[in-house]
Amino acid sequence: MEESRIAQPIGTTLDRFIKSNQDQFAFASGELSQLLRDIALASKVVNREVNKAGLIDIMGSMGTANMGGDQQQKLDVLANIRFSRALMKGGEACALISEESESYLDLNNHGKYVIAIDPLDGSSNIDVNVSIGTIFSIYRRKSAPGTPIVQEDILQRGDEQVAAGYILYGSSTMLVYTTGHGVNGFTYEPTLGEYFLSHPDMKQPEEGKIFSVNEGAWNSFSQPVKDFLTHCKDNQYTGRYIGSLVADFHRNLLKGGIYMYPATAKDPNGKLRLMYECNALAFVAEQAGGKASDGLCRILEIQPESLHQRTPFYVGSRLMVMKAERYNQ
Ligand code: P6P
Repeated sequence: MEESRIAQPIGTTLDRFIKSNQDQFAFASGELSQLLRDIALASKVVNREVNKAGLIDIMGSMGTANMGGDQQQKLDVLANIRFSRALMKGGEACALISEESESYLDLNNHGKYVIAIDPLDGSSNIDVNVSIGTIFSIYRRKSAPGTPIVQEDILQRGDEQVAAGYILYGSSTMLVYTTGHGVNGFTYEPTLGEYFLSHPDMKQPEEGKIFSVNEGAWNSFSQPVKDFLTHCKDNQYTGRYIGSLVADFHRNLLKGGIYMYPATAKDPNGKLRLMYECNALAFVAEQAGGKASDGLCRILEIQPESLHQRTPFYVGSRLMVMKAERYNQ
């Protein structure tokens, strides 16, 4: 029996893929590898903890709240520790902006990169075993390595990102990222402890028939939002809302669709955070041929004024986001 039928090709690991595409990363070779390796390592530890959350006492709430007043789940705090420690050890990041920390964290002052992260988005779903995710953005610092961190390092527009992506802790665990040269997806093989390239050159269908929104807030939506959603229903679109941004985003990336978290009476600027949720997914969406907007303007062109600022968020298939914008105009 020829070899190929005995030994299936093992596939391309994340590490090998990064190294073979290093020339696409605009800055010093090896730095992106180290940063993505740090993030991937932390995600493997978080994945292990998420997968056995029900078995060891890390479920439930800490009884504390994060910056946005969201109840912190034990895994939120644990994930934040894992990612900040991995990035500190890796040495490439000088600062970390996190949903779980009021101000940015100083990491390695000689690091050239600033990371913005939601360590565990959708964490209220942990106790009910629904998919959750990590969202990350990578920026190049503006100030010189070794000098104090300045505001210009921290409050950068989304179009300044040099890389971004997410990890989805779902029926399988996936890491999806871009460095501005398209989007690639890797599936985690826990028995080998490796991510393997499973979704090369991901493209978002430019049209879709899935809308993802919490219709429980219908009464507080603006009339244009209601009119757009009515358009979706009149055209027999499918409503799919997991209540976990990364899971909804990932499904719509693969199948086509729009995720919306518009302004509501409760959240007049929307609920989602620009710096560590929307910018990263907007970068991935655009790199896959999709679109990301606050309902009127491109997410990646919003100049952040504060670390934890919120923005209305419409992301997904290009033609669907454009249509939603037309209703809002
Ligand atoms: P709502 C989870 O808390 C999250 O940040 C996203 O993952 C999710 O899409 C959204 O909020 C759900 O919010 O108000 O619909 O429960």
